[in-house]
Amino acid sequence: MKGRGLAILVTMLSALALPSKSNATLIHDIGISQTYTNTVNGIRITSPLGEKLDANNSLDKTLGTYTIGFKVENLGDFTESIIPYGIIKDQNQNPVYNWAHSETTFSPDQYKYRSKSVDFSNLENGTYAITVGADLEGDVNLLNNISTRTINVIPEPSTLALLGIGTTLLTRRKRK
Ligand SMILES: [Ca+2]
Repeated sequence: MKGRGLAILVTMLSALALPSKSNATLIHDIGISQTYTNTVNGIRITSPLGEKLDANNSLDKTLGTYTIGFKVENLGDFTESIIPYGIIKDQNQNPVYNWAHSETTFSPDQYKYRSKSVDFSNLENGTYAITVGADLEGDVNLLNNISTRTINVIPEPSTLALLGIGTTLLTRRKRK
């Protein structure tokens, strides 16, 4: 009996001390893709005219509703259910808009795109920070769970265009 008990004990200890390698390396990791095209920090802003704003573009709020898009990917080894979300803050860090997408299940290595239509017409001119994210309990890399880009919200381009043309004409006249 003693010998059998010892054998069982040794087996139990071995199982505890030597988990199989595959189990030991399996991870949970959801991330916001940084390789999504036509984005800044993985966040795409598309105007109602279909223009994708790059880092140098301002957002003309008189056009109204823009689409904020991003790509969520499951970089881990488990099927995960998460709720992607977004938040827009003004330059004083005050939230002016936020949203949550419906809960979505991701298989390992699976990615999905999420987008939200946001009406900017009522926001004051200024610089805003757009953050998107996806929280996951037990995630081994929290740095990639959120991403932020800033955007300048401006008045109608007609005013700016007129100013620009005026400046150009003045400059040209001065040069002559
Ligand atoms: Ca992560």
